[in-house]
Amino acid sequence: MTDRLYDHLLVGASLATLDGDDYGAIRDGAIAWRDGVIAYVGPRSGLPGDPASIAHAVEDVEGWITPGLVDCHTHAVFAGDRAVEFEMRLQGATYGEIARAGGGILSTVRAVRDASEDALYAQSKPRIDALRADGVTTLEIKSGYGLDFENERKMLRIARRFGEGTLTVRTTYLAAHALPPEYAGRADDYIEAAIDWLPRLHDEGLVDAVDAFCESIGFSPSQTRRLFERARSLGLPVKLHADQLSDLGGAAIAAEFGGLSADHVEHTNEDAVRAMAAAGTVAVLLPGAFHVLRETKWPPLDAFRAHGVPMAVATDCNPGTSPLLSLRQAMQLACTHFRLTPEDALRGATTHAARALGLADRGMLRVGLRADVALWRVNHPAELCYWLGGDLLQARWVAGRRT
Ligand code: DI6
Ligand code: FE
Repeated sequence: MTDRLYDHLLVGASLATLDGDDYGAIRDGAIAWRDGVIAYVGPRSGLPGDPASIAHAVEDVEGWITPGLVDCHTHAVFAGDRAVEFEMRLQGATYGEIARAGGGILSTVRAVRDASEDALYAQSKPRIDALRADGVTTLEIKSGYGLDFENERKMLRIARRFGEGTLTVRTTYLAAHALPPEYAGRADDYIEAAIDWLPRLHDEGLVDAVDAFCESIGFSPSQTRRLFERARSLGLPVKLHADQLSDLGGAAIAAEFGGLSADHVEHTNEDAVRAMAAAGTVAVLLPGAFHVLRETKWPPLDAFRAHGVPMAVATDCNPGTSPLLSLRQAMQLACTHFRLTPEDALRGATTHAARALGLADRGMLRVGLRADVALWRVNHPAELCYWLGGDLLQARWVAGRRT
């Protein structure tokens, strides 16, 4: 077989490259890759030859092609569910009250500790599959329901297992998520323990980033800083559950450590937004938690725009505040609740989300980037944010492999 320019070539669809204004749209486009890397993006008419002579495989497709979606904030590995808390909240109990009464995150901690590694994997798998089925090609998964060395390790090992096939998984160490009962009243001691576990888990190759829940029902700014100093000394990037329920200055701490992202950020003030802009810290919007907790306080969206802070959108998939199994649905919620444009929501779930994970090789359709590609059954890319539910994904390729 003679050598061809491309391994695979898609023609016939429109492209939302996100490289340029107006979705970076190219009608009657073509996209091709070689060795898993995009080698051509442009109009079909600009191809350097007859499709069959330049590519080993040519597919004539219809619809729109976007970058594969990137879910940059999830807690998708967990056991059990918290539907009963949902009922309690609908009857007036708050998330904080349930947490202080020993429910909330700690109820999931009990379920995770009780589950074997294989059982936890099996329970989590349908969620990972659902996220993939709606276009996700890169997924961040946090620990944070183990809260001791062995169980945090178990969660991170499972997260890694989900990344062994055709899905990129980035793991985040979130031992500073809640105070486990065996450390009741001793939060400083617990943070020291969590700091101690970090290099051991990092040595096993289980940690890509470090996160904490900086909140009155979580950990204080000074405890967060201590953990982040250890992360920095190990060369690990940080991200933070910041200012979700109150303004403890979390987003500013994330920025102070050059953080990849500050997440939730409903209560973030403008000074912190400036610090984020200067540090290049992405704001990760989590409209699923906002929706489920029936919050009313918006993140400072205008300030993020005014200061040029990129806004990512993620599912926050978790059993307490965001039992959300579709990133496209999160985009929909970002539009309806936060008035993002569909284009901004799509960039938030691709370009900006990749940046929130420190991944410079994806999140757009551009020559030289990884061929992470989603093909959708839509007539306009705004439809990705328009439908509530539905089955819009026709096909996905991860580093050029159809999955
Ligand atoms: N904020 C969240 O939205 C999740 N974690 C956090 O710190 C919720 C986790 C849970 O309730 O299980
Ligand atoms: Fe979260």
